[in-house]
Amino acid sequence: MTYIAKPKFHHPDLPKNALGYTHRDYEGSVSTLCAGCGHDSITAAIIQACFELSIEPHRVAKISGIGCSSKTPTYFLGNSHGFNSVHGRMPSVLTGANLANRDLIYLGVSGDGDSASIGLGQFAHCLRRGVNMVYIVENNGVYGLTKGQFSATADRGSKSKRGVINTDNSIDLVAMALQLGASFVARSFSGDKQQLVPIIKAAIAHKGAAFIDVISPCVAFNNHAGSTKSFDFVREHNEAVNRLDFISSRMPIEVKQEPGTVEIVEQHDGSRLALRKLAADYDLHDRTAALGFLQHHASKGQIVTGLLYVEEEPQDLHEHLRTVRAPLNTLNAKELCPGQSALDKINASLR
Ligand SMILES: Cc1ncc(C[n+]2csc(CCOP(=O)(O)OP(=O)(O)O)c2C)c(N)n1
Ligand code: SF4
Ligand SMILES: [Mg+2]
Repeated sequence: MTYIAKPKFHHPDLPKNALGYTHRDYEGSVSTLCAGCGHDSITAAIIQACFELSIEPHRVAKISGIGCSSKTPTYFLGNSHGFNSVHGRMPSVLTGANLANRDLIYLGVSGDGDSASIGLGQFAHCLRRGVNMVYIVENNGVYGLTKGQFSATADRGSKSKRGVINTDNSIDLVAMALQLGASFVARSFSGDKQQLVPIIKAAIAHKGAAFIDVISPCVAFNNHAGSTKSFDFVREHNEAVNRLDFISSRMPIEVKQEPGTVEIVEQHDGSRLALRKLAADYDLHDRTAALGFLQHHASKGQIVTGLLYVEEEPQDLHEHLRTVRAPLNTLNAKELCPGQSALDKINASLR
């Protein structure tokens, strides 16, 4: 069975958010993933982030490809728009939906197989175009759904469950996202909800292409000794560059950390990110330095997590293309077909 409905009953005293919704209102069906799968923790973090942001579920469109990771939108935001597309094609389907209606919040959920192999071209083009979305890769280093083959993000030298050593070089999607011009780039770990929830909230508030790579161990096929995507390995090699507090535009700014170690970043919608820097010299706004930092730590076997890059004045695809503000389905016949004189003008501009 791939779909199990949850009972609707809940405790009357469950906390409510500003809209009067409980946490339960942001959940989906019961997960059918393996018990302990990292992907379920990411689902929980997305639910928590949307609950805390008091997002209206009908304003969210969740779009995915194919894989265990791409199944997860069924398990969160049961009252949102959803489309489970084709393997590796989430970015183009999402881009189309976004161009037709920019008023929704777009959550793209994908896997490392989905985005780093068959969908690599789609991943690249939607980030370089600046589609306003949160692009989450649930990265376990394997094709979980098809029984644990190495994916393109598996590190060279890592060992499969059957003892085979991966001889291919790995693709680092965070490094690629930085090179491709994504305006918000972060990496986190499914086992670190304290870090992941504020990153997701900040990415939702970000107006542009926000990419989050979440290391998410596959307990069935990639959680053994010799794997570099197992819970134990990531816990031992995680180098958190910063800790984030997300402050929505409606909340007063109260920053508890020590002065001098906190950087406040204001986002387009008035929300603020309070970053407690763990690496004191880390510059969040320097794309080239972020790449260098990432590669330097990777060469030492460390996995850098945290918010790695953010552009303060991001632009999205709609601004680049100067598209009409209103969703296309609200335009009337006259707006869609402005007549002969408008056509003559266009033709004249092309001569
Ligand atoms: C066009 C196409 N090719 C291959 C497959 C088979 N297939 C389904 S899921 C998958 C890989 C999924 O890996 P990933 O995206 O990492 O997700 P995970 O299951 O690990 O979360 C593959 C190869 C498919 N469904 N469609
Ligand atoms: S096979 Fe791996 S990725 Fe898929 S549900 Fe099981 S633990 Fe998760
Ligand atoms: Mg995978």
